[in-house]
Amino acid sequence: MRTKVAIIGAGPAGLLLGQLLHTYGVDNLILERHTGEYVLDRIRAGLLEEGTVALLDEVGAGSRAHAEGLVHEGIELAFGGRRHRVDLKGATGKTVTIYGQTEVTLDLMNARRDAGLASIYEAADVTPLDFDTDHPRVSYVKDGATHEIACDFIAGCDGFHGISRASVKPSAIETFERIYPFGWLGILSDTPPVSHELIYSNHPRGFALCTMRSARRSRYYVQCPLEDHIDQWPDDRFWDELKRRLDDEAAGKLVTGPSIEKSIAPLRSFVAEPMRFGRMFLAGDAAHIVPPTGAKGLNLAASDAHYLARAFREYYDESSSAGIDHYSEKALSRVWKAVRFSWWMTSMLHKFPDTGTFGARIQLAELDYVTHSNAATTSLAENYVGLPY
Ligand code: RFL
Ligand code: PHB
Repeated sequence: MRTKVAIIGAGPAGLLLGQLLHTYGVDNLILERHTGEYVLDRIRAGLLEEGTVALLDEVGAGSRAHAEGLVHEGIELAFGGRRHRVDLKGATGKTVTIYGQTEVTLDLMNARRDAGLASIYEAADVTPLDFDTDHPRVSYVKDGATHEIACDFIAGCDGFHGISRASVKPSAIETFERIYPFGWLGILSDTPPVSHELIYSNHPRGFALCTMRSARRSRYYVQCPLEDHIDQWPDDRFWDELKRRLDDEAAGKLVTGPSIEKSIAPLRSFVAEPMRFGRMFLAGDAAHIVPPTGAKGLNLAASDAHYLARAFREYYDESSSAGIDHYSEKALSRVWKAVRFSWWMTSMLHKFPDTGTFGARIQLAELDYVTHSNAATTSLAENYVGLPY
């Protein structure tokens, strides 16, 4: 089998890259380790930048995000027992859209199926080969038989634990990492959201976030110790803890109900440099991870897919290597700014075990400043809605 671009991973990065390449007339094939149902079952991101929605539109997969997504013009920061609104639209002219990663993935999978493009799910032992030569290949095992795909390029869109980055020789890659000393316990419940905008809460008991998937489905998170197990968090304990971390008005209005999903995620900042190794390119979580406090992970996967698809288009349409030569530098410049913003939001909003009362007072001063200085509000808003491509 032969294709121009062999894409490893059918998460948002791989699926969006595949559709963009198809739109640009570049044939591609996706290899995914799991089933489509498994990929769709993972409850993850919920917030899309305007640029991400525009990319869905570009590939003809944006109509449901427009019809069903909730457009938000602001967020609320809660601290010191009160909530303070950040007017994103007023500060930047831009909005964000609440639309779950599950739905984005489903829309892209449907677009791919409708275009009749090849995806191989349940591909085992996927291995990128010879990417430091002009003739890269990818091998995989399906139904017990080994297959090989010859290609011009490999796109490693296989997430943080994927095989692509792991296939690079250690001397060719430099990594930067910060692991945070806490996790996020998240639940999904079919209850109306406590507020029509997101609430990010800094509280002496720890961080909490109120978000949503629709007018009838809520998503809530509380900061928890890394060692905790979900068995220690029956629904009642979760709701009780969440209420204690909200202001009185929100706590009083919170509608509780049974959880339909519950999970704990560790928080990490991670960047691998460069994002190109010969004829293999990394995109999305395969190259970088951010803590979810800035809602940037999925949006960075989308901007990487955009840069990479444009680079391949330039290569095939204009016989120019300039785009692929600059991909890593261009993508990393945007990535590092989102890594900085996500780290900053995380640092300002969480309870840290080692910074004590001094650190807590500094956080309150920063939150007060951010919500009362036009310059600081605009800086937060500009990063939150997404920096330009
Ligand atoms: P994914 O989604 O991990 O997809 C990678 C795919 O590759 C497959 N794969 C392989 N396939 C073949 N062979 C192999 N050897 C393979 N190894 C792996 C996997 O099965 C999978 O299907 O990476 P991608 O596409 O880069 O997308 C990244 C996003 O999923 C991620 O950044 C976001 O979910 C992060 N994130 C958020 N991002 C936002 O932009 N806004 C948010 O509001 C937001 N909230 C979140 C989040 C992540 C969270 N968790 C659980 C980490 C909230 C949470 C709680
Ligand atoms: C979500 O809706 O799951 C979500 C929203 C904003 C974040 C993180 C997660 O910062």
